[in-house]
Amino acid sequence: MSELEIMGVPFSNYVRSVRMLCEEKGVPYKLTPSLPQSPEIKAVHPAGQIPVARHGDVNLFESKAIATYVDRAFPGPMFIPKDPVAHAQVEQWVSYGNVKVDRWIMREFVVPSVFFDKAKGPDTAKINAALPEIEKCCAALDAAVAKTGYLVGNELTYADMNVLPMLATLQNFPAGKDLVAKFPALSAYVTKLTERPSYKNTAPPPRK
Ligand SMILES: N[C@@H](CCC(=O)N[C@@H](CS)C(=O)NCC(=O)O)C(=O)O
Repeated sequence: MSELEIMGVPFSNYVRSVRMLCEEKGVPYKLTPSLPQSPEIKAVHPAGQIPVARHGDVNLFESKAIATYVDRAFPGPMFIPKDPVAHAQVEQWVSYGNVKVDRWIMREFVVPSVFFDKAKGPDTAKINAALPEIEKCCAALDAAVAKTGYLVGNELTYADMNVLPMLATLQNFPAGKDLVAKFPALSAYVTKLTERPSYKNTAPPPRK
């Protein structure tokens, strides 16, 4: 069978989540640093978003779908458990991560803080309005990881890999760092998981 190809730029949180899964499972893959909306991405994802994956005749878009394929199609430890309750809980936290955490941390806070019209400056009203919503996300995640240090059960799952890049990115901003620091279990969780080789080996190159 041909090599797995993950397509997408390495600073995307979702590209990193899928790459972390490959690293944790020991699945070899090639990263092709394609930009969102590029022709090769649009050829697979109808909305032009990254990541997409190619493996032989299999073309996939949406990070969770790619993660499910990688978890099931390749040997190695499973990070989306087979047990029905644990499986549903992974789905639950991935869904919450994608609908709430990604929205408030990445779309409403990080992206407008980094990408803005230089003449106008960042939209501080929008960025500040995201902070109370991010705090709600942090509170929910803090309560979930308080007992075992993981979102589901007492082992790492894809639910953790899905949110970790977003939480770690949030901490690169002073207001985000202060927010996470209010939640001891969440702070310890981010510190512990960012020490894993899967996180370190998928670090994007420094921006020029
Ligand atoms: N639900 C999608 C979200 C993917 C997504 O938002 N990707 C971002 C980069 S992290 C992207 O491609 N943004 C550019 C765009 O939407 O045009 C997934 O899980 O794969």
